[in-house]
Amino acid sequence: MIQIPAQPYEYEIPDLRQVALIIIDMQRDFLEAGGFGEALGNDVSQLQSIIPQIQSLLTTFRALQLPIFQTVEGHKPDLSDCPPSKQKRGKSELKIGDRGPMGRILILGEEGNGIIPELQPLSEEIIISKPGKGAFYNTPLESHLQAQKITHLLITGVTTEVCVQTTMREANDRGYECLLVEDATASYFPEFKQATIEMVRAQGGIVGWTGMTEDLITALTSMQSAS
Ligand code: C5J
Repeated sequence: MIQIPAQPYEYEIPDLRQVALIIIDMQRDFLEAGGFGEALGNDVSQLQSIIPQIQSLLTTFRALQLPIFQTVEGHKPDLSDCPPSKQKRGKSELKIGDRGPMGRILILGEEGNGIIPELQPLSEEIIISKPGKGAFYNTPLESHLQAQKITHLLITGVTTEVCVQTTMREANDRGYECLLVEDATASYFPEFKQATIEMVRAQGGIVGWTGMTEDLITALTSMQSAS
């Protein structure tokens, strides 16, 4: 058992074999200049600032041979897995399925739907394609976690208040002990990121814990050396 500095109090990991790294939607369309996010008027540099922290976590998890799950938000080309309400939503010119700066928006396999080069998964790492905001809805994530007896999730990625928060709430309701990595998650709206961090850890950790990359890496590495 190791205790990691976190808020609202220490986060405990009983056994290294029970922890996984979850990286949400680090897709080119959300993060790169010239993508869908920027086309909607967002400042993508806000999101790019977390790449080094996620790279450090990836390096640590790979070195310790611990499970890593990356997600991408995307739909089948025929949009059969996209509710009409989601497809219609908003007043912007570009909608899901339309051709954008990097291919069809939020369509699996399109250039913009790919994970950014800095975080490319290795061939043995699992990518979960998700049609919703949460990584559990209509995906095989839970069966992978159950098969590996994982109970503790370190959650990173974008955007904090949308897909990251939805995933963390879904995981919390399913009984997972979740920690949101504060410096490895980002939003186009810094105030929404801060509000999410505070609401997650309010009321004694009603949704889970929040903590920092360096503390996690130190703890995981020391657990490995002690085992
Ligand atoms: C994510 C979104 N990944 N903002 N998607 O948060 O719709």
